[in-house]
Amino acid sequence: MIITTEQIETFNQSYKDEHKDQFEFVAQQLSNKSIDVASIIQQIQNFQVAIPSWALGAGGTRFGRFSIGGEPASLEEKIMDVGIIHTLTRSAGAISLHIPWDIPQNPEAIKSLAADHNLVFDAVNSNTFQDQTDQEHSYKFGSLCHTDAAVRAQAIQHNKEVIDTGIALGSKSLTVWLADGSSFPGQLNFRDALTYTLDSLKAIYAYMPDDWKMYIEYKPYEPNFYSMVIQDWGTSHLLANECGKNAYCLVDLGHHLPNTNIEQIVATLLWRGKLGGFHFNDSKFGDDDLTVGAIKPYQLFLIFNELVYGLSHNDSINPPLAWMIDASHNLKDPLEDLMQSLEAIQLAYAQALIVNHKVLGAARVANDVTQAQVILQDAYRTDLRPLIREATRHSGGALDPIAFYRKEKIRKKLIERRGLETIATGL
Ligand code: PSV
Ligand code: MN
Repeated sequence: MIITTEQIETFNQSYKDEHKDQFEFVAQQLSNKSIDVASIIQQIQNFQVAIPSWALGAGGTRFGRFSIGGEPASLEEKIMDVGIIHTLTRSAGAISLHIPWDIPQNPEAIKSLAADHNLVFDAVNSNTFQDQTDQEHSYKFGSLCHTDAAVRAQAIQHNKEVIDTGIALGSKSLTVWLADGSSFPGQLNFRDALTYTLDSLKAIYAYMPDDWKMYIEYKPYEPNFYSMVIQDWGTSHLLANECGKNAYCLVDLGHHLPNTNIEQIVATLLWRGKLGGFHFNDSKFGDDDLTVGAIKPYQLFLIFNELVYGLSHNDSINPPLAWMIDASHNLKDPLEDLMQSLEAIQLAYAQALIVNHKVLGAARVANDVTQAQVILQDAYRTDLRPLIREATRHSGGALDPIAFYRKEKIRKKLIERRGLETIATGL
């Protein structure tokens, strides 16, 4: 599906005057505070978030799945869908593949298709949490942590093949998420499980090219309910440290127990130079995978506040991060949902960029707690949506991507092309 520059320009015309008024108002507010508006717009334009191939169809829950129609049935169609999002928002210039769901038959052709949509390949993801029909050993009782060396060897080999696929596509990183753990006390020897996991990760790490990074996710529970081998950031950090300098922790926002102070984890990992990347989503209770910013937008802002501070700190040793949305959809059109998520991420980032860290630092030194809160909340409560729109417009995107998507009836067109029954592979 081709969306032309002219179509976007025509669409933007109808919003032009309203946008101009709103943008000038906020630009003036920021200028009055000596904030460099142009620089913030540029930073927003540069900020690109990867879309995972598994977020483009209806996700469902374990109780049911409600098809949305027109779901991408092949890797080519998934790339096309991310292309639509990127064309409209100009902020999703990468796709993250999951193997074996997305094995490309012809990597060169897939690479050039992605390039046609101005997309690059972000981290490749391995999958040892499900059994595939052709595999010899089952992961029912774990993969990299398994008591049987043959199962561990199979899981290690799978990760190596994922790296090979990534190399063929120009990807530079591997994300490992393990469902490994136990659901009953006594089931697992914690110490052995961690030892096996570390040894397996080291074998995978050793296979990676020198310019690759390994991202290690953690999760406190689900699908195992008594213990997860990599349950928290501390365990992930320990494993990453043991593996080597190119191994990092990956923070998935949904992988924390309720009320965990995620921004503090971010600050700590940045301080040690071990924060590799993010999986954005939102949640009320568990790994709900809801739209970013739908439930706790203030927390998202506080996380970005630490990111901006930590990454720009003059002692920062942390490399640039990998940003990805890891959400799942059972109710909304996934493309609309992803565009909402992108806007929430851009907004939290922009809000964090306008925090004056000099003034905040002075308030902290003076132990002026009230003032510290005022500074943060003042940034959070400034409506920067017109700034995001201006950044999107500058990059050639639509002033209101979802309104464009609806006006052009893109889901209807996708259904006409692909039918109502297609099912996207993924979670
Ligand atoms: C599972 O919770 C998960 O969110 C992991 O974090 C992976 O990134 C993703 O699903 C797909 O494997
Ligand atoms: Mn994740």
